[in-house]
Amino acid sequence: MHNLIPKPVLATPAAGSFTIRSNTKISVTPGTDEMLKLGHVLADVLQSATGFATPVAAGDAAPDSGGIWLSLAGAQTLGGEGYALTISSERVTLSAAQPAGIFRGVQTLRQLLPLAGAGVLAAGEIRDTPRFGWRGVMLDVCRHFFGVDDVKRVIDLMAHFKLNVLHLHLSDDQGWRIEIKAWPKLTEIGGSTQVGGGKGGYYTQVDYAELVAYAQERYITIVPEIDMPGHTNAALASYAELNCDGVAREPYTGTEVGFSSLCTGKELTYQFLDDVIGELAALTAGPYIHIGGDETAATKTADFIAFIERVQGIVEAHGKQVLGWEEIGQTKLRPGALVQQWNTNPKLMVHTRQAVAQGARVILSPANRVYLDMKYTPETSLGATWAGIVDVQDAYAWDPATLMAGVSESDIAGVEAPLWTETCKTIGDVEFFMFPRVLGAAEIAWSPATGRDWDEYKVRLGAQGPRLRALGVNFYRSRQVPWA
Ligand code: TNX
Repeated sequence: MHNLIPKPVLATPAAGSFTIRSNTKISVTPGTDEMLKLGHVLADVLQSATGFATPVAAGDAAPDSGGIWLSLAGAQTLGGEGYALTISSERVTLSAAQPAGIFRGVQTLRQLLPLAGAGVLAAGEIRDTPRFGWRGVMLDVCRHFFGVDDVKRVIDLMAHFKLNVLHLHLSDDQGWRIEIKAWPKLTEIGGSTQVGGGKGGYYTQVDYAELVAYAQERYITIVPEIDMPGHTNAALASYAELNCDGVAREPYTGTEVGFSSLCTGKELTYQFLDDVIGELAALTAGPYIHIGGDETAATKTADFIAFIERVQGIVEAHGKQVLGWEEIGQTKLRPGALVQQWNTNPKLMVHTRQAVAQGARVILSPANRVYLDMKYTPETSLGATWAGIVDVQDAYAWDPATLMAGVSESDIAGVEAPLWTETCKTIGDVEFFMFPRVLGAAEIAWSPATGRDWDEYKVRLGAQGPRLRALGVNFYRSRQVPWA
């Protein structure tokens, strides 16, 4: 129990152990399709650890002999994602108030099971609830495109560490990655390239719906981002009429930022966004649409403010809430809007404070801590350095509540680790940038602040090495970590 990541709120070992055997059964309460499905998720975990196929059935107690019970009964204080796990020599009981809590608890069981050999679970009790409701990863699929299978791989690996939001950065200067039926050239032209001039790619709406469903089965919400008014060269290359001068831009395959802008004074821009946001909202299971808003050097401030205020209304008209990079804090925010902090220059952090002063909550993505595209050391072959060098300790040894003066625990919705992909080309690169730093972000977002300590964490992280290897993850073997 002492090697779990994220660290549970309370873990109390006891004497004895429970062994998964060929006759072990799983029962679920209530016997709904969703709970039966969760029973099978656990059965798959047990099968890969032990080889035994464990049957799953509805039942209102632990099965008589050698039983595991997944239950939604009597755990009302555990919130939307919390769970309680009791392991004794006779039975294993995993209870939660909601199915998502059962799923999170199953991930704990996955880490408690030895990697190979007998399925022995040490006895004890865990009671666990997340500190923050938003525990995210962002993947930039614009600078380099990543197909459906790559994104599923990211979702699978996120689920192991109780991460629950995948933010997909779907449009930027170098690529437009989501099919919009009313504007087909966005993907025909805007989706046809990427950084360095490769062939790019895009998700059809069918592909995207498949990703949303795949994530939902793992209790992960996909948050789509259409970046605007800057970072829009791919759209401006696709449709001449979106440009103020009516001239289509050339497709862009470089890595500069801040040169493009939608034409904020043109009515067509808002018809375009109404179509795009409407189609995207229909594909989106969660409440949020991310409207970007970062690095708008090519848009006048007054135009930016009027634009963002108007676009918020479009998002609301399609039944969704707005999320944007911290720059949107300088506009009048609608109730319920979220801002995503990323700058670490104190002078630039003013927009986040402006947002908080309006009652908005914040997702923390401090670039010098959780930007997954930063180099680990100066020698790391891929990656950027503009926000600093971010080794595993830098990514872990910080706390949300003390990051920014004027932004306290209750202002914070959670933590998100963005992976920008200017230098990241393959799923192997994605894994290398994410792992192991993303485990630190997962723990910061889930586990209580008290008791979090790098020297203790690095040992638990080292113990995850064999698990990451077994999953085939291409992770960075940081010398800061005593890898097992
Ligand atoms: C800044 S952070 C950006 C991205 C780049 C990233 C590279 C933010 C909101 N915008 O456009 O990809 O730096 O690290």
